[in-house]
Amino acid sequence: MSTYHPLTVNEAMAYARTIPGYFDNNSNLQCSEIGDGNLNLVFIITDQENHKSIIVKQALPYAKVVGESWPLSLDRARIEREALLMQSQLCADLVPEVYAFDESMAITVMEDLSDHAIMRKGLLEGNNYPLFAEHIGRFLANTLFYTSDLAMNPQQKKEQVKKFINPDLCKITEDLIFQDPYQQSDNNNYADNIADEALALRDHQALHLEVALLREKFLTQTQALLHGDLHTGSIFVTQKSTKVIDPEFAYYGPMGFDIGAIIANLLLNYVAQPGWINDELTIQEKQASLLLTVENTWNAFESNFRTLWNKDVQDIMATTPGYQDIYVAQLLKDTVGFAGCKIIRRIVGLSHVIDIDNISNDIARETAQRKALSIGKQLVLSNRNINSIQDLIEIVKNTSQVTTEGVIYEFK
Ligand code: SR1
Ligand code: MG
Repeated sequence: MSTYHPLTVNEAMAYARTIPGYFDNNSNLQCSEIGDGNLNLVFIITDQENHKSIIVKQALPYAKVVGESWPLSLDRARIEREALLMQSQLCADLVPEVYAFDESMAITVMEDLSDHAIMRKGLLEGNNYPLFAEHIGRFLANTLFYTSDLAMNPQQKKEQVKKFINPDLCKITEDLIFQDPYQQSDNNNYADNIADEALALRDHQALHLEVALLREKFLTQTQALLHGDLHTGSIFVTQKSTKVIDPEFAYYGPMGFDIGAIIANLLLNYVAQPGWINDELTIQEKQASLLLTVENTWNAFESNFRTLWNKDVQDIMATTPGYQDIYVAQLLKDTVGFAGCKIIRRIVGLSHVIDIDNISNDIARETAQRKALSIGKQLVLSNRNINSIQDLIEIVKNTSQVTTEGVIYEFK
């Protein structure tokens, strides 16, 4: 294949047949387009007789969720593939295997993970994933540490930064997360019943100041190679396995952005629980389990990150006593701030989460939305005062669903 065009189902199947060593020439294949994300075509090609299947993913030259009026570079397919390969070198068990690609067609062929569940859906079905925090903490520590100046020669790292310049996808984040929720924008998307909250975001100067500081980090800090969109819809899970997919937003940015994305999405699920379960005791158990996962995720990240640092740090100056503690303390503050921004955008911005939008009861949905906004705001407002993961947990537990403008937590 050479000239770019969006694949049909038949073309995707024909392309899959060309992948060396996978399907037999005469296999009876089935193919369907299963992409439910915002940007790409995703085909699953199955040979039922031989129990084989693969995924053919193709980038579209525009944002599927909006339409052709929002053009996007196809270079994101290269970036996604190169990020997957990098992640696979650092934690092969936590990402899908890439089998093949076609640069000009913006196609990546990869392992089918249909035996896993998308974590967002699995959580909404009430499942627990006991190994998730340990797995994602290791994913974060390995991918962030080994792509940073702590572990890389700074010249080679800058070559990597060049390879992962991703302007179109970064602009989506800069606009949808760090700007639109705080101004009038056609991208914003919320129901009339929470318009009071959405409008209040536009006049909240203390909040704007913190968002501006976090946005500056996103724009300027080339700290490590990020996944860039690490929400629970980008993670496949089973009880025993975790696989991170979809790193098309990958670029060199602040580490806390990825860690904060995980925490934000666990907290969105946390506030949604009363909309999915009737029994108060079960709600409390689920919420306690989600908060424990938040805490364990940070702790797994921190302990893996410190272990890698103590074992493999390359930057001589980074061995200075005290530096690691200051660095990790700043990562936690950034994590909390970015988590807050990501919660807010999923309530009033363009792209939402089904955890909240699919709550069928109107009052329960509105309650979840208001609670998410309260927590999101408190995390953003308090991020520079956070000193332990327990501080974040306290904010979540103490934030009432009534807006508490101006309350900024100060921890010792
Ligand atoms: C126009 S794309 C909207 C959102 O979908 C992706 O998953 C990212 O989160 C992006 O912000
Ligand atoms: Mg995605």
